[in-house]
Amino acid sequence: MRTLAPTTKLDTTRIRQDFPILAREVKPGIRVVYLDSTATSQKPTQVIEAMNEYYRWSNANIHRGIHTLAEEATALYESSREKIASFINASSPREIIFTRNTTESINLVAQSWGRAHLRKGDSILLTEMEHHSNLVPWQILAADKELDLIFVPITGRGLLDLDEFQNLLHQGPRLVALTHMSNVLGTINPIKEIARTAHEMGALVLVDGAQSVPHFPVDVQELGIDFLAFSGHKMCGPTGIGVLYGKKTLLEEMPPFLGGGDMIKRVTLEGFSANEIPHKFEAGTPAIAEAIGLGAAVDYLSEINLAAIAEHERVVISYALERLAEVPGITVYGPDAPFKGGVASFTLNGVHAHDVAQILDAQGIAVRAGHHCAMPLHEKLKVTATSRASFYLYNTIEEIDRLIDGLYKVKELFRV
Ligand code: 7TS
Repeated sequence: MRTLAPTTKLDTTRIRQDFPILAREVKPGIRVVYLDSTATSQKPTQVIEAMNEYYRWSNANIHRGIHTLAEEATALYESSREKIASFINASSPREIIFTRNTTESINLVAQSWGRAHLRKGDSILLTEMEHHSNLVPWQILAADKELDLIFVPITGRGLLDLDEFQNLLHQGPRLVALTHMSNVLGTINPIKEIARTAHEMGALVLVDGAQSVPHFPVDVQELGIDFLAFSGHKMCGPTGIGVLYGKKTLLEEMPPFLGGGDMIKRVTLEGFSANEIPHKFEAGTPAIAEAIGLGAAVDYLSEINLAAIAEHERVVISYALERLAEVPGITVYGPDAPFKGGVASFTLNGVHAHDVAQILDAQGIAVRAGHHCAMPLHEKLKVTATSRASFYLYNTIEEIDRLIDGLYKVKELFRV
């Protein structure tokens, strides 16, 4: 029986007007249905304009000049840092380091904290559902320093096996590094509980927030975590800008990651003394316009309200899961609500994931196909590739209906 379409409280008609690209026809007469926000979100006019405005009106290098433009640019850049600090409830803007993306934020911790603090035989606890970004930096470090990487397994439902997590904690890992929300399964992990028990066993906790910070309220003090990494481009901001949050006490004693301008207090031919945080970790001219764009994205999301966005996505994913289940031959991976965010990865019997994506694209529907930078997870699921539809504040119930109609078209073409 056809599911009754639910309604959501977000005014998507108004929100969609903020995103010029959503009006685009990607095929003649066919408006795009963008279901790939997990890879990168679309950008509202407010963000595009904030960056334009900076380049048109205030462009200058920061922290260096005493002229009006340099002061304005510095104030805009630093005010973005303040907005981000309050967005995730950091105790100070000094705990916010601008990086290029989640990947760089995690590499920063691995190379700075990891090199300074880990010794041969130490272990790091990761999980089987990590994106390569929270896997490969630790593999590089582990190879160099002879560390052990251990992994929390996932259950058949796609949740972390928390009993096994407790057991593995007894091996005394120095760091627990895990994703807040899986980009494949949509699983939302119980970070607060994990952080509490990890701390009891003396481990620090790094959270990959690439898929959480854009989609629901994340409060670093409430979660009690040590590091949080996320990317601007997945939260309505531009590419080229990401964030590492770190507790002040940890960042203060960590050595610099990259050397160069701005990260120093004093340099002689023989050596240097490092600048205060956050500047110690921001070597060279940063992505100024992008940081300002991210500040505008934070304003935009805050005004709409993160809790309302999360509720909207919950309605959309619940409807999507119900409707996907109607399609014969489909397997959807990962848990159901309330453990799942707005991501549905699936396979369709008899059709390769890339063919699914290609035929959907012919109908204007943008989904991603492949291993989504989580090869070990796909190995665990015993599939080489999945097709993935992912949702954000601008997606509608009608777009889910278009996806389902599109999947029936795929089945028709492949006679499955
Ligand atoms: N961690 C998670 C959980 C992610 O989903 C991603 C990107 C990253 C880290 C890396 O983010 P970056 O901005 O540094 O590249 N995930 C995806 C995805 O699922 N499809 O494309 C990128």
